[in-house]
Amino acid sequence: MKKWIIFYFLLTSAIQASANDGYKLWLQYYSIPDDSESRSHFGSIHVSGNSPTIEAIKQELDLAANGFFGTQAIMKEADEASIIIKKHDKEIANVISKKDINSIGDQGFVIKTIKSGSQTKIYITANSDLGLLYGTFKWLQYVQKGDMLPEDGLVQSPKIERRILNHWDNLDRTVERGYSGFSIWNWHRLPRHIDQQYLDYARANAAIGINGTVVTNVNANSLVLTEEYLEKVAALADVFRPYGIKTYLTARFSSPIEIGKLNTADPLDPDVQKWWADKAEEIYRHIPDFGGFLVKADSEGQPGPHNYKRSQAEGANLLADALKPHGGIVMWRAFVYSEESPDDRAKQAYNEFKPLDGKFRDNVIVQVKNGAIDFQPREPFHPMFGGLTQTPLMMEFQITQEYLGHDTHMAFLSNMYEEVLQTDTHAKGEGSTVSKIISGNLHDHDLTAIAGVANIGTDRNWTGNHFHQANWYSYGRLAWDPDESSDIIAKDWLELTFTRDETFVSKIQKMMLDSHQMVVNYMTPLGLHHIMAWNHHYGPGPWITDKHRDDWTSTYYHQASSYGIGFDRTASGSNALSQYHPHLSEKWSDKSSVPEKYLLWFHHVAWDHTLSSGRILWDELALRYQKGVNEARNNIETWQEMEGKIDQERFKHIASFLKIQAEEAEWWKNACLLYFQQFSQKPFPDGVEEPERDLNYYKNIDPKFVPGI
Ligand code: BDP
Repeated sequence: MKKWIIFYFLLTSAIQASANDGYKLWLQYYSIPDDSESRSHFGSIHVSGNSPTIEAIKQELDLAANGFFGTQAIMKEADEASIIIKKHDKEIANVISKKDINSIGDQGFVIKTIKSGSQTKIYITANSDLGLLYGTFKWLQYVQKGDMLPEDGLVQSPKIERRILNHWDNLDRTVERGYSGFSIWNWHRLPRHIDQQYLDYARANAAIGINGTVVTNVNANSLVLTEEYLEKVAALADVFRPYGIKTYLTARFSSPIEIGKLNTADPLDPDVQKWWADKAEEIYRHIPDFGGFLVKADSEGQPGPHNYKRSQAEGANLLADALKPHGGIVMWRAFVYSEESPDDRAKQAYNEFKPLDGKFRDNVIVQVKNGAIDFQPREPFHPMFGGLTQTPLMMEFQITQEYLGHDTHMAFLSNMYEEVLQTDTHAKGEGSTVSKIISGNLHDHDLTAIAGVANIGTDRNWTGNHFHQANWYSYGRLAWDPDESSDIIAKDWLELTFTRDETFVSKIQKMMLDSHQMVVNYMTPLGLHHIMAWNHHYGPGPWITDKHRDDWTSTYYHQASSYGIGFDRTASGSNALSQYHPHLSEKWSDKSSVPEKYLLWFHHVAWDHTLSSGRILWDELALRYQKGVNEARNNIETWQEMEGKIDQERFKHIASFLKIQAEEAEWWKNACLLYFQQFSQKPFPDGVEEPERDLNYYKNIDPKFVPGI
């Protein structure tokens, strides 16, 4: 009997030790060696000041001390402490240089180790409490990773002012393009019940420098602007505020009609203008630091200024004027394309916005998706970056994996973000990267912002796939510093989230860094795009054709024929290339000098055209699909070797998702190659596995109730 009891206790404690549902994200604070110097630091901390943000800092230190060493963080007076967390003042000025302090603005921080005699103290200082919070998080991350602070310290500040998450969350708690459960905003219970998850959301975001959230879907519901809902939004904003996170809302353009009982929403109508001005006042009464509006107008059925024959600038300025007295901004989306226009969809936003450059109010920023179509696995950068110079532009990345296999496909998107951010637009000569444009440097804009469409839901681990936490994390890191490198981001994320084990970190880091290209290979290699299944975009659908709009079909984008495949966007085709700087358009107009990763994006290419590998297009395409599949299979093995290095719960969850990914990679390869083979009429080259089923089998796969629509 006794033996059984002992066994039971051993078993349960072993299971507990190995259980980790991933809820803590990159704030695991898992235990670290007790002999580390850090332990003594946690025994003597001085945090100066008194504000909700300072309280948040103290709480975080406690949580960390508890996780690292099972102790509390002990607060001391400044002269006895070995860590001093304090805003810049006369005393700090004695140890931290003016130059450093002046360089960090109101969101940055300085962390320095200062030796005086036998004493060593770490100073975390800033010009604001929020800067102190960011500095504290950074220091805790160093402790968790076991990294030494650089000798000359850390002096950091964000390169982009507003670093925002866009939730495509509906008021009924469904999430458009959401694959990890329902919306975490429980509108029904708000404002009376504040869920712990809201607070943990704020902590996780602040830890990576995210400082804004749009809590509602771009396909907006004007209800959220009613008093009833504003009270709920205000309750969320109260939770986020100490963590430096501003709350924003999506504004439906027709709200004056829907909730204001006006008979028009015409931006030039004085009653409409007054309605928005009053609405802004009401919002600021509830949320004094409200960030502003995000607007999707004249796109995919959303109302907008076009309904009144007004321009995008007239629409945006209407809302900007209403928010201006309160310090709010408008993020006006450039994702505008018409149902009627037969013109290449890739060209439409540029055509619409370029003539309006300079016509927007100074509190408007135009929010542009990274590419001109729609969050494809890979897109060349949107020609609006580089094309508009007088209007501030912000980047919109998609973190949720709408076109990237949804929840079960591991794709580390940091590489994709980095690729776009580091592309040279040549707008002002060599070195005019997208990163410089969105950080305001290239065209001297003060208003700077970046948005990521969130992949967050009610799943216990927030993002469905544990690896997709890394995409939220990397988005935050790149929003803070768009010139960071993905290798470092991946390594940091792994160490904060799982373990410092070197084998694990180096092997899985490599797997992550290769994963985006792997997914591109098995879905849309060589510049193919938008060949996903109809509407839900889950799985392959290169055969999608004859729908009510051409630019929602696959055949429109791949143009496969017996001659070849690809969308001709050169002068002989849609000439979308002319929207890029001549340096690029000339280079990219030529099949032999366009980067091969964009080949079929810009060119219609013969099946037997020879590529840089020496292979003909058909063979190269087929081999890329196969390469993607092979890598997805290898990932299963790599992961198996990691057993025992991390907790069983996450280990198993990931193992099971990797298996699904490999199966679906094969599905993609078989479906696409069999479909395209009808046109190429060529055999599969050596090294490409023959599909076990025929094309009809793949065409008839019809998954039901795919989430996220
Ligand atoms: C597309 C999505 C759609 C979004 C739209 C947008 O399919 O659900 O509403 O983008 O960004 O990617 O507005």
